[in-house]
Amino acid sequence: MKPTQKNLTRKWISGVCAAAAVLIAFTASAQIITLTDNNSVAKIDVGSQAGMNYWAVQGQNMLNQQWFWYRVGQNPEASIDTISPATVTLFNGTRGLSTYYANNLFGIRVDYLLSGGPFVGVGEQASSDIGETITIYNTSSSPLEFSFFQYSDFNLGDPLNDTVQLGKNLRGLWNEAVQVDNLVGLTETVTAPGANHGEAGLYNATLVKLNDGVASNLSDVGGPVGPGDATWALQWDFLINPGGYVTISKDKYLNVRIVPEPGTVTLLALGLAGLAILRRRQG
Ligand SMILES: [Ca+2]
Ligand SMILES: [Ca+2]
Repeated sequence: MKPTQKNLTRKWISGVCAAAAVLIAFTASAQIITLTDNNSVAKIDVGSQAGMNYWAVQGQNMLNQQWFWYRVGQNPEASIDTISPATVTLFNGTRGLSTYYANNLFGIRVDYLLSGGPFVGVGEQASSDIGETITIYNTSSSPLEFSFFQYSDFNLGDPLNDTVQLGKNLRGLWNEAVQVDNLVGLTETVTAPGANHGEAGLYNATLVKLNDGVASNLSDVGGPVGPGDATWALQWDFLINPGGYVTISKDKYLNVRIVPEPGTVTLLALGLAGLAILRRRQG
């Protein structure tokens, strides 16, 4: 039978749809959203464990990785990007990002809002803030035993000289993390409600625990840990009613001493090296 024009059009449309589906699947694996405000830029790969992997104040990046993992009951932990592709909405111009991941049992919404401070001169202190609100919905008809993990790997200046310490609130729950590089500055994160478990560590002990395919709880080692490639994580354990939800609010703050741009330092070093060679020749 000769293909009719209608059939050809149908074929063409289904071909285009298939190509579009491949394209969507491809972009979902690495979907990078950039937030900007005043002195700050943050980049979030919403489709992989890389997660928030850049948070710069006046061009100085202070963050290697911040991302979220979850666990249902005593199943292994998994990162939230494995639940589904992210549904992405931007708000507040270039400052706000809302993401949603869902399967047939639960949904997780993570909202990010970047607030950069004013630009300052070299040697002065600059600040930046990211507020995050996480809402976990039980969309099933049964109670949901759900653990939520936040993992953070800040690198302040030299990544090998950072110290991290976790703190607890009056109810004995972990609600604060402070990471310090004495030369460059600090980052402080405060959360509500407080977390049931916390872990201050050195890269990559906690990350291995989250990706090793077995259920693991954080160690409740609050530190101080370091100096070294410091990381930290928090774990909330919830029992969420059918149709119910829980919310976690976080505020992350950076206070950074602005150093000359790497290009300037390199040029200065080259200039000094050139001077040394010149002296040797003259000597
Ligand atoms: Ca450092
Ligand atoms: Ca680190």
